[in-house]
Amino acid sequence: MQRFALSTTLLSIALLTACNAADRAAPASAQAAQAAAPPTAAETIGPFVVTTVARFDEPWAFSFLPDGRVLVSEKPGKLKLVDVASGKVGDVGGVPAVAYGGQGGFGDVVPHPQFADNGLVYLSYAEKGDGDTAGAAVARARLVTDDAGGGRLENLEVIWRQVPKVGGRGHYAHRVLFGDDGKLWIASGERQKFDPAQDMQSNLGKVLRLNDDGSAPADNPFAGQGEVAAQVWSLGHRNPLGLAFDGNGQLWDIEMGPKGGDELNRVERGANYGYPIVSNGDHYDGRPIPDHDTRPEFNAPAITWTPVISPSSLAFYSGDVFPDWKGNAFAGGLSSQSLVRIAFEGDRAREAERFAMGHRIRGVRQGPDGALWVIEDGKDGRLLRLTPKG
Ligand SMILES: [Ca+2]
Repeated sequence: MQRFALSTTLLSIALLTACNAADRAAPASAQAAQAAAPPTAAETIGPFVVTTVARFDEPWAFSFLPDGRVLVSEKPGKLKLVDVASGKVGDVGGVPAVAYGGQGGFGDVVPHPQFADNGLVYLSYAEKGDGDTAGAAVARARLVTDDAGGGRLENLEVIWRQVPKVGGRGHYAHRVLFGDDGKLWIASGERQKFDPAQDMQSNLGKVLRLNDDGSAPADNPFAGQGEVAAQVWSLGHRNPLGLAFDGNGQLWDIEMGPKGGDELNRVERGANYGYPIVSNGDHYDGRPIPDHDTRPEFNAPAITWTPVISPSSLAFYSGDVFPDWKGNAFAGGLSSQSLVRIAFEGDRAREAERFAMGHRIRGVRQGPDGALWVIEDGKDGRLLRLTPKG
């Protein structure tokens, strides 16, 4: 066991179907429970000292609260609150029922920018519809914590839904992000239905910009073109699982391509990213999809990956713990079981480095401590704190 020593204050943190291949689901062996390890266990991977903070049942997302605690969603439908110093995990009750299965279940969880004052958290999840249909929903609720290390959600209110609800259990995406101006951004997947990504009567396959109550801002690019279109910031997306602002306030998304063609996109107001008309990947059944360079009217990705990395998440880094990586982005990789470092020069982006993590990486964030934090996919998925080795 390697000692973890970055700062004294932190020493206490000891510390499917063919289409469904797009989820690039974990093999059963990877889903098997890993051997239990004490919360103090630290290992090294590549340039990182890796500290296990806590373990979860199919974690999907995590977010830091202003007091340093971490909210973690578990895909089967539970919400957890983590004290990172002790590794103690509390339960948060009052969560909505989720349509668990395939890629669906509990999704993202983020605090409102004024959480310290209003206690609001925003949750995304797959919601059951009529018959066999489902769709992503975003709700907000007040988080009331208790003395036992957990808490409950009160006054839960659904503020947004995918329309229409459709069959199948893939490509919800449902990544949620707040901008510095308090606007709420949602990356909405095309639910493996292809054409809705180009249909302005649907909010599938879009990046959406909303007010924090779910209403559409009057200055959105398609305002006045109908209730659904008014939500849309950009279209032609497939399964955009990562959404993040860089240090200049530019929005980026990272999304799974079909068979090949994962994409990092610079997300621009009113732009069309071309799916399913163009993709540098092709359909899983072998049918070709014309590449981006055949249709210059659609925005092309800043990076395209074939073979794929299966991006789950995206975060920009601005901390001091890894000073050489300021301004870089990090993508979690599912099938690639990796953390991908992305460097930028102006509007251009490139994969700078790829770290083999040995597990499917479901989420990545910069912590308030400046460390990189990642969460693994699957049964017994770990929340990990990454700090420099040596
Ligand atoms: Ca293609």
